[in-house]
Amino acid sequence: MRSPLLTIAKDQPSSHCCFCSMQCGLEIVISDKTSGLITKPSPNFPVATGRLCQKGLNALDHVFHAERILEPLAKATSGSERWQNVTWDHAYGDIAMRIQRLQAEHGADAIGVYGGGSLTNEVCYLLGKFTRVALKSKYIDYNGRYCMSSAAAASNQAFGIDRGMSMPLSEIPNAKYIILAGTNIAECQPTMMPYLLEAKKKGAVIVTIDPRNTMTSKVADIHVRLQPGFDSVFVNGLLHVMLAEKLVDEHFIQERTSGLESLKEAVKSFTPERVEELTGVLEPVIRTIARGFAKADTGIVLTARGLEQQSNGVENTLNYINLSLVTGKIGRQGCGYGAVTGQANGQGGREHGQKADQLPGYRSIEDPAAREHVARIWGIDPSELPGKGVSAYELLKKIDEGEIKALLVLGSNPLVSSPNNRMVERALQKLELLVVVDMFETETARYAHYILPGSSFAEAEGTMTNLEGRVFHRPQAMELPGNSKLDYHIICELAEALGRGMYFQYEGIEDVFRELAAATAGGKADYSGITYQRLQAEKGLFWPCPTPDHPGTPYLFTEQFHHPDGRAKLFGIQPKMPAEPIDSEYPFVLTTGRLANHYLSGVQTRRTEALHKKAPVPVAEIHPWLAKRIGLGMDSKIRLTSRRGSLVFEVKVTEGIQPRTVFVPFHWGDEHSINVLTNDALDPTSRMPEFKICAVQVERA
Ligand SMILES: Nc1nc2c(c(=O)[nH]1)N[C@H]1C(S)=C(S)[C@@H](COP(=O)(O)OP(=O)(O)OC[C@H]3O[C@@H](n4cnc5c(=O)[nH]c(N)nc54)[C@H](O)[C@@H]3O)O[C@H]1N2
Ligand SMILES: Nc1nc2c(c(=O)[nH]1)N[C@H]1C(S)=C(S)[C@@H](COP(=O)(O)OP(=O)(O)OC[C@H]3O[C@@H](n4cnc5c(=O)[nH]c(N)nc54)[C@H](O)[C@@H]3O)O[C@H]1N2
Ligand code: SF4
Ligand SMILES: [Mo]
Repeated sequence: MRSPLLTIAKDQPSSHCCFCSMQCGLEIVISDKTSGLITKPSPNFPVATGRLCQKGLNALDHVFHAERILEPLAKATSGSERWQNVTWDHAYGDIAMRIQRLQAEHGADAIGVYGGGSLTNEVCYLLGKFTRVALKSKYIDYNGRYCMSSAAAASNQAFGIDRGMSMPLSEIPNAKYIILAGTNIAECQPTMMPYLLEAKKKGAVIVTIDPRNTMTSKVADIHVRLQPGFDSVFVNGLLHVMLAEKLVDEHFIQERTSGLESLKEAVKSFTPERVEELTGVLEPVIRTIARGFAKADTGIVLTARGLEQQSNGVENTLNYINLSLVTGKIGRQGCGYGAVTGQANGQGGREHGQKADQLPGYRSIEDPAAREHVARIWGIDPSELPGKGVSAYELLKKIDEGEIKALLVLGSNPLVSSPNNRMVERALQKLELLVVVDMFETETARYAHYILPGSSFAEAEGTMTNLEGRVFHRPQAMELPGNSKLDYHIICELAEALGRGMYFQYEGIEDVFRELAAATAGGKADYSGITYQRLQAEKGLFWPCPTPDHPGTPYLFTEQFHHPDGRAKLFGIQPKMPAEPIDSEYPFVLTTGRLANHYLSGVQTRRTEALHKKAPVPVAEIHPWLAKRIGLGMDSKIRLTSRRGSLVFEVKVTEGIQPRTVFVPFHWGDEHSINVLTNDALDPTSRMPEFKICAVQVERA
């Protein structure tokens, strides 16, 4: 086992957990029991002081794993499955030569880049710059498209800005009524639970809305077990009651919002009686929640992927935002709306130019002033900047269609995490060059021509932005193992090999941050007043932070929203059907999501013994009614079949799921990859795939 890098003798190396958006602080120490290195909670990070969940406690396991790739690897011959070690020089030289050849033949846009939300702000920023400046391609997007894109689009439409939460987590205990929709905090952001429990202790009512009983719904006063796809119908019922019974905050609506008429029109026909008929949620329950939330002095609404990962995800999210706006429960104490960000740097990852249509600072790549500003910082002419590309899934489709010939993947495993992943597999096979920068041979990397060994969280210094919008500094805690390199060095050295090195000269990672901060100046996510020194001294700063003496912005919207008129927009939502409604041929709804002990495509947690042994294979959850209907026996498995594929799963029968719904976690690949079945219908605005709903047949296997 390697030893940590102790920069200052006696100091404990400290870091932050690599998994979810809580970004708990941790220290790396020597275990008394095993003498190996382990993590322990850090007392120094204000967000989850002194706490780590099971994933954080085991966060070093994959870092030391025997399968970790420590040398650059190339496929021995074309078509071969065998890897051989190569030198970095050889890898860079050959990759650059192949990229240049493909671009000469097919144009600059023949090369695509696919990034991730676990990476530091600096690496996300460099990936965007690398694509536009070194490759001169328009095709970059990242896994956050599958994650926060609907929430981001909705926040931009309603508020004029997208920061996951409008308030810090410390405000949660001041709320008297909390609505948690499609968010399983107890399993997905476990160290956030104490904030909710504190609110509950102080008398808050908690409502959860989810097709399943979850660890989170256990703490709820009311749990609404909704069939997937009915959120907007249900919320229209709540809004109808609030308007009909004059429970809304007239003054707030008058002074601070626009669009009330369209909202009134949309909810007019959604009487609680009709909503009960459509959703099965009893009328008195609808009235109780509407009255309770509207009449409470303070209240918070939190949403997550449950309702966002749908082809109507933006509209669903807008409707939940309507609840905060019509009741005036935003921009003041104990109030706020939040889309609970998922990945470690899911917030920062969407601000610095990894998204197909964005430049750093949340600027639009189509805005001439933004192009001018960023081009000047990058030292190029604005006319050299490409235009906008396409979303993650569409980028993979362009490979299948033959338009994109080469792909660089850094920080994602799209073969497991994309919907309809048979299409993705076909696309990857068509690539003339696939380069994956990762710690492991992921399912995606099996199709690669090169795997370049990148860095883990413990080895890479940089900044991250947590789910609150708090930017903080993560120091380097460990030495790099073997011949692996920092991701940021790999990007800069590849640029060098492509003859564009002059644009990627940095003295160190802090230098990259300084450029990033300058590039964001004047943008929505303005980091220009942030320095490493301030982050270390102040334990993080909330953006926007536009000047060196600005204190940062923990609370948004206290005075103004970010539309030009300073108002928030209400949107009347006419609920739509899912892209693939159930019918007599495919009569059940498949929904997908997470387990407490695994993370995303499972690359890291399936290699973490303590976690993997608790959940070695995916288990489908079905209701006893459905089990009986298919004649499920004691030890039988079930076969799930959608229009795209058919797989067999182990099964757990539970009263705690909506009877027509089947739930399967998505943390596995190959014959256990539920994304073989999921639908690739995209939300028209956010281009988010419909991970949460597709129609399936269920049989005894
Ligand atoms: N343990 C663990 N923690 C994680 C992750 C992980 O993989 N594992 N991933 C991280 C990431 S990247 C993310 S994005 C977050 C995700 O965090 P969440 O969004 O909380 O997680 P999910 O399990 O995808 O979905 C949440 C819930 O939505 C419900 N749901 C399904 N369909 C619907 C619907 O139509 N309406 C409503 N209201 N609910 C529905 C599901 O039953 C599920 O309980 O978690 C982060 N934290
Ligand atoms: N059916 C279904 N599918 C889903 C979802 C769902 O709810 N249902 N959720 C979607 C969501 S919200 C998300 S966020 C996506 C995520 O899905 P993926 O993008 O596939 O996420 P990960 O499994 O985290 O993949 C990250 C990869 O990067 C590597 N990695 C981690 N840290 C670093 C680093 O610092 N440097 C380098 N070079 N590599 C690193 C890991 O080893 C891993 O291979 O999945 C989506 N897919
Ligand atoms: S709550 Fe999230 S950040 Fe904290 S230890 Fe668990 S997975 Fe890591
Ligand atoms: Mo996510």
